[in-house]
Amino acid sequence: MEQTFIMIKPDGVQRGLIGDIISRFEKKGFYLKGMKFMNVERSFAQQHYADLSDKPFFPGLVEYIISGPVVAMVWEGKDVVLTGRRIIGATRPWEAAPGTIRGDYAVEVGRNVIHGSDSVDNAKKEIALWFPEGLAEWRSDLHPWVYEA
Ligand code: D4T
Repeated sequence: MEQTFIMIKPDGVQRGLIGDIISRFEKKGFYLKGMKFMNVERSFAQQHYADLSDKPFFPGLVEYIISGPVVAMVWEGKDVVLTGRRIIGATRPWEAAPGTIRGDYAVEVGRNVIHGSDSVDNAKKEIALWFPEGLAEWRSDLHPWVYEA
């Protein structure tokens, strides 16, 4: 079972999309393993997006992420990294398929509502950064109704 880091960005929070977004991952059959509602420090946002620090949109991206509270989450499940990215949709919302979160709710790349880890390695790094305290241990009693094994 993989884990991925998912963050509802400040625009998703402001627009009242928290419940809908959580519901999509929950109903799919993934397990919520960690969640916190928090404001992000500037230096922490810079650390999270360190790989993009040379991009022209980096300063605006950091301002956006620190502009209001976010919902930081860890979701677990089979192939959750790739499947999570599919649920989220393409980075550029105009390329995101209808039915995806960005396809349904976003217009601009700089207001694309949600973040999801793009690889298993990056998921591990992001989970360690955002949840150094560790995660909840549990498995749904419905597990056999969602997973074959
Ligand atoms: P995140 O990391 O937010 O889930 O986005 P993606 O993984 O889908 O895309 P990314 O890392 O390439 O971009 C990170 C973040 O930067 C913003 N961005 C991106 C932007 O403002 N302008 C741009 O041209 C691009 C490519 C949006 C997401």
